[in-house]
Amino acid sequence: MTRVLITGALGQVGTELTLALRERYGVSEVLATDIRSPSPGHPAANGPFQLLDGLDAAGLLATVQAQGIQEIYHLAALLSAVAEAKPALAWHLNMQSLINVLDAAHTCGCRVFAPSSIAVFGPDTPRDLAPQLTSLRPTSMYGVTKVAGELLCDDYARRYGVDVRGLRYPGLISASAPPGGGTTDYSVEMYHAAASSQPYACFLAPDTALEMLFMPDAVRATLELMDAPKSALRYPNAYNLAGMSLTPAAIAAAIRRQLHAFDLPHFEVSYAPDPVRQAIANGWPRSIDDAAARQDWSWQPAYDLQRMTSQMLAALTHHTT
Ligand code: AKB
Repeated sequence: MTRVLITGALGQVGTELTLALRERYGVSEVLATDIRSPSPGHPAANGPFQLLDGLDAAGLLATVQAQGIQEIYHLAALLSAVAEAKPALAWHLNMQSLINVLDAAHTCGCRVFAPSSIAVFGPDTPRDLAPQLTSLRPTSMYGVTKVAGELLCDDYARRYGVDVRGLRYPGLISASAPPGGGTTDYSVEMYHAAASSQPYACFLAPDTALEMLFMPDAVRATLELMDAPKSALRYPNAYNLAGMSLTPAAIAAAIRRQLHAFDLPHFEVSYAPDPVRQAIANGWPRSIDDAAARQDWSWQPAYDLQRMTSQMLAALTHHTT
């Protein structure tokens, strides 16, 4: 049995990863934590839950020791748009909580999953098929914390032998939990608006292409990376991960093609680019080359835009597929 602790368990990734890890290891083996309590019915509430702030190093270490934790999934972080508005807080929260997790892992011999992001790339990274090894000069504070985080994880692996792994998540799309304060959130908002027959004003321009991934693929990628033999991993904490390169206009068109199947009348989208989030998106690649992940641990996405759209609309309109 593996004893697992998740930080940020109420967030977009945490919600679904809590479910997946409890299915795999057993409900009682997975301790979900966050800085607020789950509402009744939230997956984190259906098993062990503890209020825990990743900035509380002593509390984190005491919990890891008392619970005999062997793996930590560190998902608590401020995302790109919020980090741009609160750069000092983003640096403090994203970096100090990671240091606390790595220190606890070093002390207690835990394995760690610490996600990175496509935000590590910047304007001088190739915009199409951004390579695994390339310039990492981001122009957002969130990206700065993700590059620094990758390097910090490298350092703990080299210095102390901590087995820490991570993926450069693209924009993640899911029906069960909303993202909080990211640049790619428009995609999830668009599905919610369509499913409730509301018009949607998109905060990115219609032709802004970014790499996206459906959450079931992202969760599977996370588990597959953690399962992979260490010796196979050339970039343990920083694998590029791709699903589909999408624009707001392409998602809107895919939704419109499936409206009839879900008895939805029409879907109206207007575009009102927000300068901060548009600038962040303009600094990120249009698409990502994930050949290293495919070679090293056989990564393969399962969802395309059509299949994801049908599952999103089914979940949000409570249709059965
Ligand atoms: C964001 O938009 O900030 C995140 C990310 C790409 O890491 N979804």
